Amino acid sequence: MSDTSAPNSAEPNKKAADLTPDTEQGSGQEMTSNQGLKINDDQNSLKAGDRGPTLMEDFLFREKMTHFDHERIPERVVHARGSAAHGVFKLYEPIPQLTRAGFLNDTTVETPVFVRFSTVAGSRGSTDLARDVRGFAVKFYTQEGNFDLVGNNMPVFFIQDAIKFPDLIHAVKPEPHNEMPQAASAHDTFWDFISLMPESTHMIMWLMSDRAIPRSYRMMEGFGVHTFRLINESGESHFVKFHWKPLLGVHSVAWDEAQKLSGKDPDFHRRDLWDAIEHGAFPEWELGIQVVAEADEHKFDFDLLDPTKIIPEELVPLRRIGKMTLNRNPDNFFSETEQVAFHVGNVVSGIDFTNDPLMQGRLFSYTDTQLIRLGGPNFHEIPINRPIVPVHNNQRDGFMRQQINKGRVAYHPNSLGSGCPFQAGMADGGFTSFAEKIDAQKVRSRSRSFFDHFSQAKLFFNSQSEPEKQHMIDALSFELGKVETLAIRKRMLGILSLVDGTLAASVALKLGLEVPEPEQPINKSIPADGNPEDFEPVITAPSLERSEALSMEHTAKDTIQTRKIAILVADGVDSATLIKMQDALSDQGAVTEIIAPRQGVVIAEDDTMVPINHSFLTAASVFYDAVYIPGGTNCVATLAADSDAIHFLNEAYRHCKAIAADKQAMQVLEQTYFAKSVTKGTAGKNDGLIVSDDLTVLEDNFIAAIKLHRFWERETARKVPA
Ligand code: HDE
Repeated sequence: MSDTSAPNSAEPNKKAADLTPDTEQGSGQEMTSNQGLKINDDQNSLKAGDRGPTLMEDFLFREKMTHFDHERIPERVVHARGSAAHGVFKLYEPIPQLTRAGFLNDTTVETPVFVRFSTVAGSRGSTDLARDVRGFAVKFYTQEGNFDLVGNNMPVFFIQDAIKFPDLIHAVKPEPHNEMPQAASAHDTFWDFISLMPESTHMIMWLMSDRAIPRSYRMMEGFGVHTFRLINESGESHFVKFHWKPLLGVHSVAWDEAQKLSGKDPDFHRRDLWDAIEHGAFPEWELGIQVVAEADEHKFDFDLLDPTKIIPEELVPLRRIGKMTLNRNPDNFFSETEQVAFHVGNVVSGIDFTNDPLMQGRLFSYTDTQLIRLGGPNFHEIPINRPIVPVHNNQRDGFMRQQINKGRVAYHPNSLGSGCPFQAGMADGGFTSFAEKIDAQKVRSRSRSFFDHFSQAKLFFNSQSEPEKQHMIDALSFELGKVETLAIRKRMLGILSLVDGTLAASVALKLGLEVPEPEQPINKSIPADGNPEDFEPVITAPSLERSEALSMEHTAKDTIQTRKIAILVADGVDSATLIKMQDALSDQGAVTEIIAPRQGVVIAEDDTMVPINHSFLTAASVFYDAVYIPGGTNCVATLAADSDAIHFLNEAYRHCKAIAADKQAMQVLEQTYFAKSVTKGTAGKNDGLIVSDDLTVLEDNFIAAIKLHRFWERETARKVPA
């Protein structure tokens, strides 16, 4: 029998990256060359005399420098900027009637996962807070091989056919003549393309919404986007959409905040994910499925194969079938987060594809891109990419081959290797493709059922709360305001008018333009001999006016777990109230940090020492979800006179965060721009400004306010410069 088992024939449930343990740093080992030779001097190169030239003979210098010179690999062409974590997936209830996939049928198994979050447009070193789609790619290391759910935090996509992907990405990336702007869609080439591609309108609504500036990777939804198939033991197929629902709710930051964070901490999301896991606050998502019977394929007013459409949860409810918990940070960014290779085509038996033309194109692109990025066909042998089950096949050789295949047989069928490795029957988990009936002409064309580009864009806009709508208007005004070519701005306004008249008019007002009639034909993306009329959007009436699930307004607001609260102090702080508030917040799982005019410690009113986490120089209000100011006569007098403290509060107010203060600290609030909005001694949790001398009232109302996340209605006044 030809023995082709993986070098690491893995134990079930062992995490992939554990399979090639590295030597622990700091455990007394001696330095060696890559050949294992012990190194005596790593400080000096070999020279002809101690003031002479370096000698060619210095193999140790050359080995070290050559390796260094080759340290970089190409960054991902999209999704270059990412952060990842290990975890587990546990099933709530088996679903044998839908799928034969083992990991969706056994509630006793913990399936290891590796999840990489990312932005799309920026380079590897770009800011986490760019207005952008976020990647949400999950690799399940199942007992039946790897299943990759390579999704995004938005449920639809810009284009309907993969052949347009290079155009889309060329348009959004920095412009080729001057490589600007980095990690931003607010430039001419992006909006030029979008304004000519009406099919992207629904996705643009998502991109211009607060979903594009998440508070945390831990507070984002994830979507498989395409309609997949689930196949059961009898070979029956159901259509399925995959969703990830974060247990912390879905939350965003303000756009002004995102821009400031990009400067103050471009690693904000990366740090947030890392810190949460380090502190044991493991992020969790439930896996939801929307299932449509094969017979119901055509019962919707959109095409299930069209990736610019969602299935509203009101039409097909979401069934939560399991939970994913991220519980371990990677040991090495490059080896794991950078080298992980996801592929839509990594499925297990019981999960299959549909003919969504975007998905079909992705099935080609992912392996192709790994070949160049990871340098050859053996990237599946990199520890993070290895399945936890052994690999047996007749694939051989290639750059960087790790596996040492024994024996002389590398072909099938064979008799010299006793016929091994055998093909597996269906009953033994052998993968068989769903036998979909196809009777068609070979054509380059698109189904007319894909041509309604506006109904769901409208549905999304209508489903937003008033503040969310305003944010979209602001975002579009910002993005189009950065576009230099007037014709592009106007063309976009024409497109927006087909979504919503008020939306278009509000953006037009900010741009100092009139809303024009949409250009005809709207869709310029037509083949050379195509009839423009065949490519015009069809507008059907959406079956729903609004969908609650589309607005973040209706997200979970019942926890302050992992929220970061700033406590502003100075010498003379009343440490008793400070400690009580800290305890009350920590009891609810929030994280508090003490910020003062200087680092080190402050001396409290009772002469105790209070350790400081940050000074106003190293912290900023944009790092926090809420602010608290305890009492203490000298403390509040110092803070009231400290312009950094006042700026901190002004900014927190502008970004609509909960602010609580001991009644004594009114003296500080009086110096702020929002002083007039603060009602002395009221514990108003409705506006997120809480002042009281009753600590219990203060704690309760502050916690209730933080749960609500943001008080967007403050924005309408727009009084606060910060
Ligand atoms: Fe991707 N995409 N994509 N994409 N995608 C890549 O693969 C591509 C699309 C997504 O953290 C690349 O390894 C095409 C939709 C994520 O490593 C590349 C099309 C969705 C990630 C590629 C799409 C995604 C990628 C670049 C249009 C959501 C990052 C590097 C047909 C469902 C995974 C790489 C990670 C990465 C191609 C559209 C999600 C070039 C051709 C739709 C999360 O292969």
